Amino acid sequence: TTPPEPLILTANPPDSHVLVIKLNRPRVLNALSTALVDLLLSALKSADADPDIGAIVITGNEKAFAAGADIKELASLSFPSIYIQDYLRGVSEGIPSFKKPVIAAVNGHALGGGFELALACDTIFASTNAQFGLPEVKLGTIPGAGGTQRLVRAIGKAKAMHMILTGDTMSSTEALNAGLIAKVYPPEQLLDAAINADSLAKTMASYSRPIVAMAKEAVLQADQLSLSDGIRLERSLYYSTFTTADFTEGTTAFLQKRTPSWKNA
Ligand code: CO8
Repeated sequence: TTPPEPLILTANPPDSHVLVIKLNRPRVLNALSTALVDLLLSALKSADADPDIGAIVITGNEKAFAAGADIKELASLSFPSIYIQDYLRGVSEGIPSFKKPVIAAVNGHALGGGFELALACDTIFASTNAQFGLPEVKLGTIPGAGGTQRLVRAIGKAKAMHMILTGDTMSSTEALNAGLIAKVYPPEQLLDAAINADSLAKTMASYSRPIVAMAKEAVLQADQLSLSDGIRLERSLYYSTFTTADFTEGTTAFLQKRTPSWKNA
């Protein structure tokens, strides 16, 4: 008998300092079983601690990023078991807790928990065939991994409410116009672009790690804090950058008209 296919595949393209995590349950459109989510989170945790990695891309296949929670598994769960396990908490709260940029590269369906996974990432790149939606209402449930909160913040109440109450999907063109996603590429180019194109993952991974982490923290806190508290946090992180070797290196390199050599310190 052949061993079961791994639920996730990882790759680290040479010289990219980017870890690519591919969700790998193609027969069920990458439905997010608990086992897959646990593996995804442990891969993210290792990448976050790996000094060679500066950014992480999560992707699926051309048909699906992920078509949601595994409905077969979902149907077998009871309230006490999901409550005790903290089912889904790793998606909604775990992913934003990593220091390094985590990017979703979305081809095909990003539905339910699959869309919530993308929303928990730091930014989303998509292909022209991507479809985003929160169809939980059709199953007699509601989004449970951050969807109701993050979608409102991403595209505003009217569009988010419409999507959540109807289960309607949004195309990548609409998503780009709504500010939900940052970039769109043809399906066959998406992953390569997400890693290598100008100003995408490899670029993020090429900058000073602590500086990128501080920028990420400041942006993520915009959803949590009042404007005045957010501005105070930003200022304090900004002042903190002046204590780093990389602030000295970045400004000196600019003045000397050379490429900075980051110390990650
Ligand atoms: N779970 C389990 N199996 C799935 C799922 C899923 N979410 N989605 C698709 N599959 C399976 C199908 O059952 C089918 O299996 P089989 O070949 O054995 O019948 C196979 O994948 C291929 O799917 P289809 O034949 O349906 O493919 P189509 O191209 O005809 O349709 C669709 C594609 C429209 C995406 C359709 O598959 C669909 O509607 N899927 C369900 C989408 C959905 O409702 N998702 C929301 C799930 S609820 C949820 O996510 C709660 C949020 C909790 C957060 C979770 C974080 C971990």
